[in-house]
Amino acid sequence: MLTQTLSEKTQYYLQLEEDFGAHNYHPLPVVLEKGKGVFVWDVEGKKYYDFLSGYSAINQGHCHPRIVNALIEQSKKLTLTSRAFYNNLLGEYEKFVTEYFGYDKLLPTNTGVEAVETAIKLCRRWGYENKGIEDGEAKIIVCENNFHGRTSTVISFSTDPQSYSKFGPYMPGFIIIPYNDTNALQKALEDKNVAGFLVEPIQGEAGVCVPDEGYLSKAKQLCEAYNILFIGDEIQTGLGRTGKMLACDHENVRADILILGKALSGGTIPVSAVLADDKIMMNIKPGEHGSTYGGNPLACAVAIESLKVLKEESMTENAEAMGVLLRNELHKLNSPFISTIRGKGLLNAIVINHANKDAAWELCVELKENGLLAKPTHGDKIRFAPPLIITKAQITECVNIIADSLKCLE
Ligand code: IF1
Repeated sequence: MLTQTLSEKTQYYLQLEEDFGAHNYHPLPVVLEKGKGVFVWDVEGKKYYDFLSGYSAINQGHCHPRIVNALIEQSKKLTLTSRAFYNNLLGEYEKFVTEYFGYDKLLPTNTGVEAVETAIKLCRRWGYENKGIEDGEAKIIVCENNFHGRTSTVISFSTDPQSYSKFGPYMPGFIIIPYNDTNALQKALEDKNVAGFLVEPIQGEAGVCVPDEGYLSKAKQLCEAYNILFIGDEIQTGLGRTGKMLACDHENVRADILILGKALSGGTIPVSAVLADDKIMMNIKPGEHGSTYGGNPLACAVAIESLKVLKEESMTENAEAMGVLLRNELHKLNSPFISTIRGKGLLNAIVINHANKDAAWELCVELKENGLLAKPTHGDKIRFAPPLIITKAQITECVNIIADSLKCLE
């Protein structure tokens, strides 16, 4: 299985990246050249179900015609002005998104981690301006096994040695507590210098760890009681992925600072955003924060369309229904090699139970052979997160592929 032969064409592309690209990834040996809806095709013309969806950036499906059209039309007109000038789309976009999610203001950014960095700065500034924390002393509480991106500040509070080792010195000012533990949160909140609590409503990178019911609402309650900001990183969990528009909606929690990314552009160009009310957002004044591409008109056009299709095509509702179906069908397989099936909506993972520590990787290679792309994480977990437009018949077919592929572990 591991000695499978790759075609010359595929090997050519693998070799190019091997020779000329930094070696900071370990991809499955498949070279993709086309995508449509829930499917992708490799350079041999072989078709696959995409069960990763660009780490949830492709909620709306590959190359959604309306999103691609918005991209093409806007790119013929105006793509970038910088924020030195106004453009005719940014305000419309800000109005659209703040109404969509119910916040006073939006701050536009590009990659997800840039939005996380922005949220950290906004939170600290609020701590100084509104909470009276002494300048330079603000702390932010984060959780063990978090994933919020790759900048030097954000890896400073990672607990994964792969992410942080030998990239120091590290940024101080973060308190790390266990996830899904409101007692630990309450204890940490007693520090008067705490300004915020940054959390993923479901931990993605950790292997789709769903906290206990009530965790988010209790955490939010505590944040309110101690007058600190609840910062929801919904970059991966947001925009329909978990069967609600936001994963925090499952517990009717409204984050004080909401961070969005990934599917905000339906997998076309990097678009992320930070949303908050005036009491938080208005602390940042002209010249104090920004970026060259943030709020560019191309991103605005694409993001508006990405959010519109999400709602108009009922993708969130479909994610909820298809998620239940997927988990039920996986349970029915009763496979001795699957020890856990977990997730919400279409953000799911299985944990592989096998004597061979490479079993999850080998299963993913077999899934690929059988026409389904998924990626192992942390050795024994495999994420199942197809685009939200997947149909019932397709889920059934995918579960059949998974059942067939599991035989390779016998
Ligand atoms: C990679 C995981 C997913 C995120 C949350 C911020 C960011 C991410 C909750 C940063 C990014 C990505 C990055 C990607 C792998 C991936 C990932 F496996 F690491 F956890 F999605 F599942 N907050 N997640 O999940 O966003 O700056 O990348 O736009 O290759 O590192 P970004």
